[in-house]
Amino acid sequence: MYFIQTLKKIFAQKKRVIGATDLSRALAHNEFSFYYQPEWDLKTGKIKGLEALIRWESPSGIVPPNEFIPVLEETGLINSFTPFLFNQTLHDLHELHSVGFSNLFMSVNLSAVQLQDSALIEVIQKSLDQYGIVPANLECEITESREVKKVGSEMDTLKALGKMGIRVSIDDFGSGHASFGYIKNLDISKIKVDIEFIKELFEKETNQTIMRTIIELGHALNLSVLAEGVEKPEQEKWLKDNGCDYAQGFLLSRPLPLPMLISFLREHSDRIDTSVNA
Ligand code: G
Ligand code: MN
Repeated sequence: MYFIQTLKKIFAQKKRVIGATDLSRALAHNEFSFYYQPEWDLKTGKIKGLEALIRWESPSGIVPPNEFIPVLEETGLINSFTPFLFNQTLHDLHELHSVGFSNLFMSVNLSAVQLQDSALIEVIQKSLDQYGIVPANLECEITESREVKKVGSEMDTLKALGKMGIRVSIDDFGSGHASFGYIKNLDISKIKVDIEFIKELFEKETNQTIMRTIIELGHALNLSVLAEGVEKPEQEKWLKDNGCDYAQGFLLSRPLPLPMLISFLREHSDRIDTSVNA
């Protein structure tokens, strides 16, 4: 009995080993797909855009991005993944625009490693042109999982994105490396505050103090502030009352595959700006 329990424990703890072969196959066989989660304006309640979240349905089950993105990076396969990422998400944005949701923007997640790719700007431009998307409808979220190097190609790429008119935001703000360096030197437009502060907003008063301070900091620097992981109406109300600009989370919607997202948006058409350039 004890033996079986030990075995079960070992299997539960066994870390999946993902190799280059699995990931090449995944890319070739379309095992990656995107789910889209709406971001809304807290003042008006209107949906402004979508964050693209990658999902890998491997033959042995769903693998979370924090397990396979580092492997894509280590194996260099990330340089094939990035064109796929922009091609698919901007294709889907074009689809959304063409079914009538013409003011929505798309936000994609990029790591510091992806910023090192000298072909990145060209890759993005190609997909923008292919699907007729204006740069203002694209946002790139830079994750804080490791610090963006203050000099060199990563910083240059971020500057080039800004010059093209693509918005850059900082993802999971407050959870990782301090990003004041690039907030100061770059044209960042939005801070996406890490889910941890919102999750226990009312349980820990320090989270409210931190949240208020981030909102103030963001506004003082001319940045907008988005709260991630909003699940409850009380959280939404607090954030709105305290001047937070945008929200994202299960309260409005979970990340959805494109066809479900389109149905969702149709059902919530009163929450979408249909005026030109809204
Ligand atoms: O790191 P990043 O913020 O890009 O990742 C977003 C992740 O947070 C996704 O995996 C998404 O499914 C998850 N998420 C989005 N909204 C919520 C929420 O309201 N609650 C929780 N617990 N997770 C969320
Ligand atoms: Mn993100």
